[in-house]
Amino acid sequence: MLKRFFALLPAGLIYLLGGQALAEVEMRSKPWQMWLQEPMSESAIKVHDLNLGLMVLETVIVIFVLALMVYILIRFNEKNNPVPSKTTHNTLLEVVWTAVPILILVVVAVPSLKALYFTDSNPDVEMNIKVKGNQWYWSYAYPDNGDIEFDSLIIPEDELEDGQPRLLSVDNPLVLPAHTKIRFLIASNDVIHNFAMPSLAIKVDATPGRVNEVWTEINEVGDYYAMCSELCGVNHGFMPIHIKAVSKEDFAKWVVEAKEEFADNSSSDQPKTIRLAEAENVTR
Ligand SMILES: [Cu+2]
Repeated sequence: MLKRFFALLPAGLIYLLGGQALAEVEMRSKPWQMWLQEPMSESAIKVHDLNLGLMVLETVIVIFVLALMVYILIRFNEKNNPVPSKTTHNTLLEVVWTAVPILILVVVAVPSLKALYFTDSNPDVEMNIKVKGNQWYWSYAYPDNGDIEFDSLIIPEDELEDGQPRLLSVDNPLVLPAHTKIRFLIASNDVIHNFAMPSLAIKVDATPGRVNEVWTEINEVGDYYAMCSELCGVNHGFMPIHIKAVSKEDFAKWVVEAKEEFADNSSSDQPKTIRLAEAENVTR
């Protein structure tokens, strides 16, 4: 929570001083980033809290074990302990060092399973998105919004415009309404891909012949970037995912435009010439 407060502080100050609307968030991995990306959905916040709790627990365990090791090194080395004891068993100690780790695992399992079930599925979703992985681009469909369907391909480096992050920008981003419970139905046309978005704590395999499900509710309007996270072939590194989260009103407007723009788009089941194949960073 504190980390989040400080992360949003600059935007908050701008808001207070200038009276302007909060800047839109841009979520992606940054150079020299050391920690996870800011959580931007309820699921992501739960995953982050769990991660933080486990880090604290692990740190305590590591320090405890290290202290024991140091104590043994000093107290029982040849100089300090020339005549070693011949003790081999200690029932109480053995019971304790078996039972305590089991207890720790049981305690950890409770919040872990809670977070897992929370992220898995939600009966109250408001809309569905079909995500399909292809070698090497993504196809998105909006079955609840007049069957909008389109492909989303990477923008080659020499065609990037100002502000478009390299290797993360696509021609048609996945436009989604913020503050809406959205179910993703994820599958693949060819090999296993992985639909991932760290700031929303999403990472789900896109598997041919089966539909995987995950849901999210994006907390803030902005741009969310990630990439396919399953090694899926030579252009695996060139199939980014760009979610553009907009307000509900803007989403309704976008749906009207998109229906026209993608009206004759029936191509997503057919193989597609990939623009990137012509780019120089692909060798074959
Ligand atoms: Cu892939």
